[in-house]
Amino acid sequence: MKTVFSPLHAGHGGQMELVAGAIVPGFEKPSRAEIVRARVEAEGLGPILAPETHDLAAAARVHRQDYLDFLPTVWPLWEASGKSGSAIPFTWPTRGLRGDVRPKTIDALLGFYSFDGGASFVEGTWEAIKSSYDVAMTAADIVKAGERAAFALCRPPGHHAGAAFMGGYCYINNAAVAAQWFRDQGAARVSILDVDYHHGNGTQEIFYKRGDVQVLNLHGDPMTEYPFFLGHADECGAGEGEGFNHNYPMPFGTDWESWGAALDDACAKLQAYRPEVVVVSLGVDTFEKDPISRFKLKSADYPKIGRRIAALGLPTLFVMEGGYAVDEIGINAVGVLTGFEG
Ligand code: Q9C
Ligand code: ZN
Repeated sequence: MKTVFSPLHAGHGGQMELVAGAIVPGFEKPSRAEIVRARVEAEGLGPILAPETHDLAAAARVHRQDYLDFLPTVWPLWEASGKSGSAIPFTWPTRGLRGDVRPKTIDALLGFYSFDGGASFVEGTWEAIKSSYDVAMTAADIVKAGERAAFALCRPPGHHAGAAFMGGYCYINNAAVAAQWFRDQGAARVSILDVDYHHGNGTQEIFYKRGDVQVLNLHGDPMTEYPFFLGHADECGAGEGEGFNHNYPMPFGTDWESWGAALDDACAKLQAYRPEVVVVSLGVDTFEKDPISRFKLKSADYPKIGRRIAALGLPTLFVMEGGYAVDEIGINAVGVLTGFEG
């Protein structure tokens, strides 16, 4: 399988985040992508290609234009206001405040276009976001051209980003963009299978009222796990989308036995939907040693995920999402892909 990768992700480095009351170096760091890339090479998964530049038209099919226009302006506005370090949001228009009036200063805009402080900017962040999008689009092109599968080694990740908000290390929702692009290229139905430890709230929001993109999400129960405010089992879609969103919230400590059973159930629902393409939001933060997560999957479990997805027999685009145990992120992510290849 071909991998698409861009070194421009590395400009998004040195960003800080708030953890347990302290501002610390972010978990979502450049070494993540470099280690996965090195493992792709070591395993001989296939060629590693540079992305083709794509304009943002495909992104605008799932994101609001004003949000897309805002992203490249963040760092210039931050610097122009005399600040340095990481541009991190700190105020949000929650209940009782006005979320409908677009404010004018950078601190206010950061809050207006986010749901948490987990998506920060440094100087190279926009270029990294754009390269991640180009990586996803180039890998989607490869699947569209007839290959059985492709791996978009995206960084930063995307599944927490909604139509008009960033958060949880995510800015452009690469998986959602690709799914919509497959629809626009003529696929009647597309499924998104999100196996990242965290609920893909952005993906769910984008497709919630639609029946042409099925969304299946396996994740930590939002009653106790980030992103907390979406991802419950009773969120089944609305209107035309009713019955096409499936959430599998699971408790801390979930291991392969129950996680694999949830995957089987999700795959059965996926198969019944008869999609023409599958987009996998591939997070490996379900790993037992992940520093910010609480599931118990082992390295030996990741090839089983790939085998189960391969058994669907459908064209498949893998899009990299989370995974923060950097020592094993390559083994685990590429384990899914080699399992898929059989
Ligand atoms: N102290 C993805 O896996 N922060 N995003 C959790 C850390 C947010 C994860 C709290 C985690 C976001 C793509
Ligand atoms: Zn995650």
